[in-house]
Amino acid sequence: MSSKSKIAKSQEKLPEVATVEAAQSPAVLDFSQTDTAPFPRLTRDDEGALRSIFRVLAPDGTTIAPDPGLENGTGVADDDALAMLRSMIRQRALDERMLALQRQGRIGFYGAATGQEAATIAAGHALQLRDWIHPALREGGMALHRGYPLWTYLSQIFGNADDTSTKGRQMPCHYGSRALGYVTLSSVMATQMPQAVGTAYAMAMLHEAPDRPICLGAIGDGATSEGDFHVALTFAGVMRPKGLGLPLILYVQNNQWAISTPVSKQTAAQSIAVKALGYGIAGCRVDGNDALAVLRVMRAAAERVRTGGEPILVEAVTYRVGPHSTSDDPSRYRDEGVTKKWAALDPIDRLAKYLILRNVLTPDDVAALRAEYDEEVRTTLVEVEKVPAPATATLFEDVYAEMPAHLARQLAEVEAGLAHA
Ligand SMILES: Cc1ncc(C[n+]2csc(CCOP(=O)(O)OP(=O)(O)O)c2C)c(N)n1
Ligand SMILES: [Mg+2]
Repeated sequence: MSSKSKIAKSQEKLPEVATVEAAQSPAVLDFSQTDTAPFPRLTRDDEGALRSIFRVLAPDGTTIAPDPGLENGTGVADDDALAMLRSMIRQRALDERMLALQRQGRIGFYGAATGQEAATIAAGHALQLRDWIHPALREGGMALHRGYPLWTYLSQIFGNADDTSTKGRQMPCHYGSRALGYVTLSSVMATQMPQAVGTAYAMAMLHEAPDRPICLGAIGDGATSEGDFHVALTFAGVMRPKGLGLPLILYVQNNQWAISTPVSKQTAAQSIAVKALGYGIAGCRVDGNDALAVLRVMRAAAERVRTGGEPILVEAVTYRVGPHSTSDDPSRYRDEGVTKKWAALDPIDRLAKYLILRNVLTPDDVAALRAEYDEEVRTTLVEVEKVPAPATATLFEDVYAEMPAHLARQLAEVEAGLAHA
């Protein structure tokens, strides 16, 4: 089978999401359901539906199986595709600049989403602004796409006085915005998953189906080995406020590495999506380098959980083409020949080629967009770098409504020390 027809075959599967019936205890009492085979029938080979990958675009930007019943044959309007491409190019420009900045010693840390821009932006694009996001390290582009100002984004990285997200108390990439429903992450992996379940529960209690705000909890492949992932999936399945499923999408960016640990060491399952079966929720798998496919899957998932269906575990298969963070050198532990192959599946190129084929953009337009965002990042950066550090007093604020005497004393000591420094 040619690789193209293999892709076309996998296209048939989604955005239908595979589900299983929840285990019912009466089945144990019902002897008509007795299975006399000595081994369970659900074997690895039964997981096909959750091993296949939904795709819309081939790497050359052509549509794999155009559907005349769908807008543009892809189910995605040009305006949506263009809005995603813009944000993806902007994110790439920003990530490249931040990596260079860290190498120059001007910032302490940065986790880029290079090669994962489709998985990040298209998933965010499928949501409404009233929906909540509990991100992991590489979802900052979702916040920007929702309108988080570049100024604030950069200020958070510098931890300066304009870092309204975290007042300089957090590592870079820990953005947050109450107005945008983007919750500051904890560096401790996977903690955001049970929190996302809680947020979805709150939305289900406060709002009525079929029009509930939903919650997306994002996580990396490595973090799926944390206990909190299991806790979240268990609660995602069993909590049924008002008799309905939680308005929750658990979103795994499987970029195949957790620093130096490959995904093959995180699980022996055939996919991460297949784990949904064990928790009685829905699951599906999508090509994370195909923005149109991610958007289609996430829109279908969002619609389903918004209206009361069971939560969905979505696995976006992608690749971390760069280092884990600025403190990492991947050539020491992996074959960078494989990385080159993934770089050839670049999500920005794929979407740009699609829009060029549709005559929405010319190659010159794409180059102009790259230049435009590069310039935006550079000029904003020059100004943000001039913003001073947060006031010393902010170190002592936001825990007590009124500062206790011992903290007031410590603040005075620090300020006196700084005055003499
Ligand atoms: C509980 C915990 N253990 C270890 C770490 C250190 N750590 C930070 S990121 C990371 C790997 C994350 O990999 P993955 O979940 O695949 O996300 P990715 O970085 O690939 O996006 C590790 C081990 C941590 N932050 N928290
Ligand atoms: Mg990973």
